[in-house]
Amino acid sequence: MRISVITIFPELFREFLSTSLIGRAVATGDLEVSVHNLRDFTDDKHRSVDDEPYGGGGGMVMMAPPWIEAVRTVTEEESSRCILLSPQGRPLTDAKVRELAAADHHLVLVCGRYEGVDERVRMTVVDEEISVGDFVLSGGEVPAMVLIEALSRQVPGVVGQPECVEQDSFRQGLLDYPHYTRPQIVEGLPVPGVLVSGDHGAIREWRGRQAIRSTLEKRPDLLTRAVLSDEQQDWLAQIERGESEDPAAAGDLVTQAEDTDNTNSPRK
Ligand code: 4G1
Repeated sequence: MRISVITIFPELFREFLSTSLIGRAVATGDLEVSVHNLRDFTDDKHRSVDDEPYGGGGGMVMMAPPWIEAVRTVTEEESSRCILLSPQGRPLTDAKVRELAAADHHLVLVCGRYEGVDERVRMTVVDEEISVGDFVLSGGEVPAMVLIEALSRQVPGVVGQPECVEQDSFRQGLLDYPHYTRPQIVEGLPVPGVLVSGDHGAIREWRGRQAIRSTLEKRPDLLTRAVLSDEQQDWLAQIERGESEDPAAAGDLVTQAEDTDNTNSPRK
């Protein structure tokens, strides 16, 4: 996957691109990201990228010519897609991330600052606008990193085990089940007994029910779009009827005293 970023703060990307999964993918060449300084595409001695808005009002607007020059220079060769990160964009979703990854275009990410970019940048070089959410930010750099991180997880080999990508709960349109690791008691709170039971069928079912329960409680809007199996639909109906057990009571607690040989250490 090939991504170019254009920004007035290229240094913001250095550590991001050299850390963890993304760092490794960049090192192996699975992910190719180049970061360009917009000021390199200016032609005045002050390397200006902003000016006062026509029509007045506060703030500054990013001038069109450096952007147009930068995007055209960076996209000279193969099929590319220029994305402006902007509050006016369509919301970023898992579906959009997978669509962009599958299209396999050279992606050019445009990061605005100040009050935004001159409208003629959109009109000439931007192919689409994407937003990461409805809140005020100071620039499009963090949204660009959000997009790069989400995209990089779709690149084969970036996430260790393919089943991790497949099992990512959004594949299913659901939230995750709760996670636990050692120690077995934290502030008097035990690990649900089923997770230390060794019964893999029961664990799978508990996790499946918890994912449905959590989604229903915290993000019921996701359930209207999720595609549920027959089993998951049954669990949802049971939870909605209040039939399923309280999560804290699920399974028997194996106390620390009984676990002196540590047989209830997390498995795998
Ligand atoms: C009006 C949020 C302005 C912001 C309404 C999500 C936000 C880029 C994003 C703003 C930005 C709302 C994003 C606002 C973003 C020019 C530079 C635009 C920063 C800028 C809800 C400031 N996803 N915001 N304006 O934040 O770039 O991608």
